[in-house]
Amino acid sequence: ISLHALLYPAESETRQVKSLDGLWHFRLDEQGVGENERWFAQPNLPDPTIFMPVPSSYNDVTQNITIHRHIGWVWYAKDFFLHNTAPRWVLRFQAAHYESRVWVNGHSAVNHSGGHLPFEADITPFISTNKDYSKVHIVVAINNTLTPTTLPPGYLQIHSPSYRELQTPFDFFNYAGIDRSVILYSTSTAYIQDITIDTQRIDYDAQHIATSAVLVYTVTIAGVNPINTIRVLIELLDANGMVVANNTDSHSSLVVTKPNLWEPCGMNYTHPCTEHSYLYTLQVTLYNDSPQMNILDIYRIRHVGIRTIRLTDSKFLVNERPFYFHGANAHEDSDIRGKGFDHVILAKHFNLYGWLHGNSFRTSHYPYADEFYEMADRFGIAIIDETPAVGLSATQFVSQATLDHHKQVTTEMINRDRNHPSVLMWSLANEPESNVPSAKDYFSALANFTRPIAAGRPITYVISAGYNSDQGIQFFDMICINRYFGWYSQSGRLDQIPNLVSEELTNWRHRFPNKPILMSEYGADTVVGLHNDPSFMFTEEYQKDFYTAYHSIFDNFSSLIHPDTGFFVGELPWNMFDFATDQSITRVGGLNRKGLFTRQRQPKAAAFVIKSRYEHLESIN
Ligand code: GCB
Repeated sequence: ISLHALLYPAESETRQVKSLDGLWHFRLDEQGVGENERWFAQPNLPDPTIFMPVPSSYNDVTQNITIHRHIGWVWYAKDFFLHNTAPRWVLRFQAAHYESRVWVNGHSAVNHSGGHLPFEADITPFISTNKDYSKVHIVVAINNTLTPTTLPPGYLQIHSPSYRELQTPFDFFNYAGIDRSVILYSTSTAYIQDITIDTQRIDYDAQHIATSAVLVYTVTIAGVNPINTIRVLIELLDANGMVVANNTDSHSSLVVTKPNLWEPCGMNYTHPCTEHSYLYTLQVTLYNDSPQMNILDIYRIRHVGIRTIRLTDSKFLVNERPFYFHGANAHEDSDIRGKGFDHVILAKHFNLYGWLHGNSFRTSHYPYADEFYEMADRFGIAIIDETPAVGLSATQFVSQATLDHHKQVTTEMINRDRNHPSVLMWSLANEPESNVPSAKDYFSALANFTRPIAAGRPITYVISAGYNSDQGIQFFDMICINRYFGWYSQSGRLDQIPNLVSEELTNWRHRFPNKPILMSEYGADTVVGLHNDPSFMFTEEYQKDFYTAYHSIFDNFSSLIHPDTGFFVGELPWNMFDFATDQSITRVGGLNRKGLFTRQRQPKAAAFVIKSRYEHLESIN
């Protein structure tokens, strides 16, 4: 398995970072002829082109329905000048959906499949080095067509030449384009390629105050030959910049006495709760092994948290203390931008989790932009990090190509996110058809593959199958279930919810007495401003009553409230925000309206119910 991108591009004394965000030239390639006609080799994309912002999904930026629902290739191009002040330049896409081909000055630089993880290319060979500067022309072709072997999967249904539809086993809109930032960064010839850091152990005194911690790390270096001509210095700095531990081996450990621990706390929404979500900086310096000890490269990870995770039969322990997830699922989705990354949406996301007293979210249903993880580290929000494997079915379970791709994307996600203390668990899939017999071998293989690379986190997948029919979760650490009693089943019958939830949790527990259980989705569509008393489906009253009906039962099984008998470790409503879907008879105005907040991030009545519940849970967590 190959990794398409390693460390997040960070500036330092030895590294420059240049943003290529802004307006790019853009056009559709409805006939799929661009590559044959060598558009990548021409000075400009052929007309007609328009300006398209990067980062953003392209679908909702224009007034053109053809662009909104386009299936197939689109092309982007940008020119810029690069001053050759560094020996090595890397072009990095934080994500582009789905299949990407990148040319730099007419040369093929990188191809990538998959919409939610970064990929990069060393472009030094394609830029002229005999001048002080280079003119660089980047062309990117992107295809959003999903197939049975992409993740997420999909298939193209061709009704007629002018009527094609992408069928998907998920409801969020298949936004596409250069959804995240494009970055150019430099390194020296010899450079730090990758760093991993994990807490191996924390020792406590009788009052459960941490007395010492052991962190294990690895540093991978590239671009040097032979390796013994360089040296490395690893330093751990506290929040005041003081060195608290150091080492000169590239694979070793650091011992920290009286460490400040990181723990998920749910941020106080005006201030990051640094006291609980304490972050250290790992500074790695690469030197020339010469009397001058010239510095070759410096890289800093500014979000190192010291914390451990351990599951018991019935509890999710962080730093050996029970943790209860109370947050909400989300999507990367907003008006106009679609899945496009935006700092405003990012900041609002965390301010709203703070307002709600939420302490966690799942990155349903794909890995989010890096910035979400760094904010979560700072503010003490726990993340369940999910792969884009949503809606796998029997067809996928018998496909070696799907399994291979699933392993690849899992590896890329873990490698990208493993250094974030906020990531507490890996979710490898959402709602697979896990009741078919072929799911057993598939998930057994996936769990065996992932466990050795899981970096101390439990692994799970999110289940829609029944407690007696699921074939795969036996190989995983925790049970995460999505249930819609009172919505998709027992529609309109809030009175049926308590018994059904109770039975459900009891039955799962009976089958798997050694795995804690979390409700990873439950929710009801709600049109903001629609009211009815008594509460009817789609009204704000119904959403409030729906949640309340579940909560009383959760408390009966909660590991927080019943430390000796409880096994239920968390609740994540579906969804934090209304989000875009395809147009259909079940999605009014093209939105899934199960948000506690509208798509514009304003609260519905149920948000206040959840807020007061979470204030209470926070006080006992
Ligand atoms: C689910 C899916 C989620 C959907 C949700 C719904 O079970 O996991 O992606 O959006 O149901 O509202 O239908």
